[in-house]
Amino acid sequence: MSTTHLTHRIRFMVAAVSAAALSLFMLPAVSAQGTMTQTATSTHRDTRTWHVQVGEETAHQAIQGMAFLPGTVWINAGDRITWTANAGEIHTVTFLAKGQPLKPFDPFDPKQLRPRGGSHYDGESYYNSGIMSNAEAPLFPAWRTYTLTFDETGTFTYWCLVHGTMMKGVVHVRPAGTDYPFSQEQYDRRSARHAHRIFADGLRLWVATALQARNRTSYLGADDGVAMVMRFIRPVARIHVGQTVTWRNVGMAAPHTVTFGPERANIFAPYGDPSHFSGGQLNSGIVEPGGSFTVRFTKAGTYPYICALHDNLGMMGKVIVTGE
Ligand SMILES: [Cu+2]
Repeated sequence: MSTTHLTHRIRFMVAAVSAAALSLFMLPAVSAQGTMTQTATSTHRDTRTWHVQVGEETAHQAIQGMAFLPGTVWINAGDRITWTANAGEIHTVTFLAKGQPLKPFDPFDPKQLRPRGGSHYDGESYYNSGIMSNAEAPLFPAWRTYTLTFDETGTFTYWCLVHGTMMKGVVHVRPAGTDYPFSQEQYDRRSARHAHRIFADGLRLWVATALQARNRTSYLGADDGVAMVMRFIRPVARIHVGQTVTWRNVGMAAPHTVTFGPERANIFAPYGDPSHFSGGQLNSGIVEPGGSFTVRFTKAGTYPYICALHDNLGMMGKVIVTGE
């Protein structure tokens, strides 16, 4: 989201694009290793602290997973869960109040963006982690961890407000002293396997989408609702003055933008004229799944662009325009 250091951006973009090309041919690395080496559980007055990862990502953050891992945990009354941001993509851990509907993410609502509720879950009120991310410069101020103690027994569902129904977790809280069905180590082993499946799905999506991309038709990443490719697929277009480039979002869940020039404060709304672009500031606004954005270039030059939601994950491209 930083608006300065354009040359740094361009250099980074070149690195990101070649990294993206490379990673097409490599098995993605698991970035979940951090949790694997964590102590499985820690005891404290006969209660335990359990660990859940929020999101997952490959090296260079190109493929992101929309999943809490483990997605379901069985704990006992008095235990705590610590959720840890495990990805650059933003997520939340949110328990809705009784009867409260899950609504589309509102990037201007402080109740969604910031922590709410105490540290002991009461089983019926609104509790929110605030935005969580492990990235250096995410779109919003972000938290690394979130911890709740569960005193009430019952089955409780929570959501990521950013990814809505696509990203859900469940906590089963049973009476104190109940035998645990799984250890933290068992959860972690399953989570690592699950993360690898998500990355493999992302890689397949990336390749399938790349085969459809053309010089003047780029894709705003790709996602299947769980695996998300955070790259422009065909990120470099070479065209002549007067020609157009179209970006399509064929994903299921992830929104993106196509943004040229220094970003304005509100990147969620479109600005600039895409029918006659010759440099400066131009923004598609949010391009939802199913949407597209077309720009006609009226002057020769090189035009770097970013996805303003995901540039910190390396989502950037450029259009090279030469004379007629
Ligand atoms: Cu994006």
